[in-house]
Amino acid sequence: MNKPEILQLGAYSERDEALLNEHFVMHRFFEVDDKEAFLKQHAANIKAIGTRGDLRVEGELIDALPALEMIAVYGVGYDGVDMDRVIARDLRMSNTPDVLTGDVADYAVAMMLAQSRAIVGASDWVRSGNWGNTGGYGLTSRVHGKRVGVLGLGRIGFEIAKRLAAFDMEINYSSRSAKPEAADWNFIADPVALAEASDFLFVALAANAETRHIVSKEVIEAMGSTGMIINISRAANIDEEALLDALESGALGSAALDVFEGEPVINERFFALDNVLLQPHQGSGTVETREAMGDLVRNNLLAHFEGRDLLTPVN
Ligand code: 8YV
Repeated sequence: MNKPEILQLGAYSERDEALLNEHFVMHRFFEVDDKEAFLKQHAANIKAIGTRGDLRVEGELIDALPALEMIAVYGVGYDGVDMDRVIARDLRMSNTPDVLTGDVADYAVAMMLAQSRAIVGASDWVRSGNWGNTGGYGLTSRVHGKRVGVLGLGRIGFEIAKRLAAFDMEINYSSRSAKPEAADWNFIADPVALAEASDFLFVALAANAETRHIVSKEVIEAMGSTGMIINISRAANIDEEALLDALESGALGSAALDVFEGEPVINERFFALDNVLLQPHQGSGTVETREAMGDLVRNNLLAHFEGRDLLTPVN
């Protein structure tokens, strides 16, 4: 039987691509120069799209694939997919929840610690010989015992809060409603009030029309000149221009960011700032997690084409 033909929108690991190629014809669309000519030749045979959480799947592309049955997302966030078209075409869709939760939560806490204690700058200080030539690096800022706000207490937000409780921090959170499993923590519905009650604000929300720029100029300024914003969700959850303005003026003390508007090409204003930790969307980027994500993409596609229930369906 012919292998199902899949439109691959971004690179996966060598391991995952080798395993996918055993079962499917993987068309590496992101490497195609003349996409219109490619679609004219192959669109009629494309049964599924393989994408990533950080990529967009526009309605126009979905409409250009008359035989499309399914979209498999390598990632938990599927905000880049035109869900109106998915629903209109009655497409099946899968993502990769749970397997990445712990690593993303670890990374969020690591980013807070790295920025607060200047881990990167201090390492560069030693590596450059300055420690021997000039002396100590200088004092940084304490983390344990301070106040934290978690904006979005979903799977990742909850794991972040659990980790921070071990740092004897006061845990505040905002979510659609108070969560019984978070009874020991303080529910503060309003994002501005949450920021006013926090020294560190973790943005852990799914990105959608409701959460776009929820971290507004007002929220950013409520963090103040000693506050830190950590974002491991999506750039769209923060008003990035207001964030840059506040970081440049000192209205916000610092930030630790794993996601950016336009990534991987980001606003060059960030490069001039010494009060922001810049990371390349690496939250889920461990060998173990990425293999588990790749297995879910492959096994969801196999389930679909073998007529079985999807392992991790979105719809
Ligand atoms: C990316 C993510 O998908 O899980 C998500 O939604 O944003 C990330 O895990 C991953 O970095 C692959 O690009």
